[in-house]
Amino acid sequence: MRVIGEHERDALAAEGYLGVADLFDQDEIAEVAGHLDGLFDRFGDLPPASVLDLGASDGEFGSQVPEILYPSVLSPGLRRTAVFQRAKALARQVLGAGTWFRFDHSIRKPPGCGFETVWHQDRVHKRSGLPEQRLNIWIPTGPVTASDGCMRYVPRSHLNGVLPHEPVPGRRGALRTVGATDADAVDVPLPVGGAALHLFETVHSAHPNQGKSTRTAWILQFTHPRTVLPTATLLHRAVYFGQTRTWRGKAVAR
Ligand SMILES: O=C(O)CCC(=O)C(=O)O
Repeated sequence: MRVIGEHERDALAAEGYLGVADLFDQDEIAEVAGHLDGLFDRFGDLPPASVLDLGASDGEFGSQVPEILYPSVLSPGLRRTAVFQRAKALARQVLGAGTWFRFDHSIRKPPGCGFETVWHQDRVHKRSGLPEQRLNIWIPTGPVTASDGCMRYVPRSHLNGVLPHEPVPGRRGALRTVGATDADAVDVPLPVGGAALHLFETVHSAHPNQGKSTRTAWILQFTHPRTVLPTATLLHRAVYFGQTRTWRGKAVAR
């Protein structure tokens, strides 16, 4: 099983992000893509709490940038894939023993999608209120470059704590890091089988998709409570199960 080396782990800790080109093989990614395609094909029928349109600019629901929340709850086979198992092992390697799976989502940018994912820190969207470290593993189902929606990062931005964010006019629910600019960014293009890793405070964004293929990413978030108190871990789990309770009732078997 591919794990990351010590120098890669050091680079992630120092820079706040890491692109790894060869974590998974093509068959493993194809299995994930099958699950996600199945869900996106039924996007309009999924429970309303499980879907968002990141491109939406008003109260109308559309599908310019469709996002599925907790796809692994809706398509439980995703949790049994080699990709999930390897990602979990990787997260434990980075964050340490006691790390557990917190959240997954999938974001699709159709060809010609002009929406960038705005600059932000994931910690700004944190709901539990508990001290913790998180690792985000962003896994595209096809090759990605700057012209078709790869991730980009502001190096070392995780070292400055939680930065001010502002709402984005016309982008429902989006919060943008004040002052982050494209000039500070490093693109992380990836081949199939690659993944982009980042920490909870790292300022990041993703390009629009100006290419001809659909860009789909499965995004896994793992958490490690900073406190060793078992109650904190249990509270995290309770929050997770509370948030997904109604969705699990509507799970689609696959
Ligand atoms: O896939 C994207 O467009 C953005 C993903 C992202 O912001 C994240 O994984 O935190």
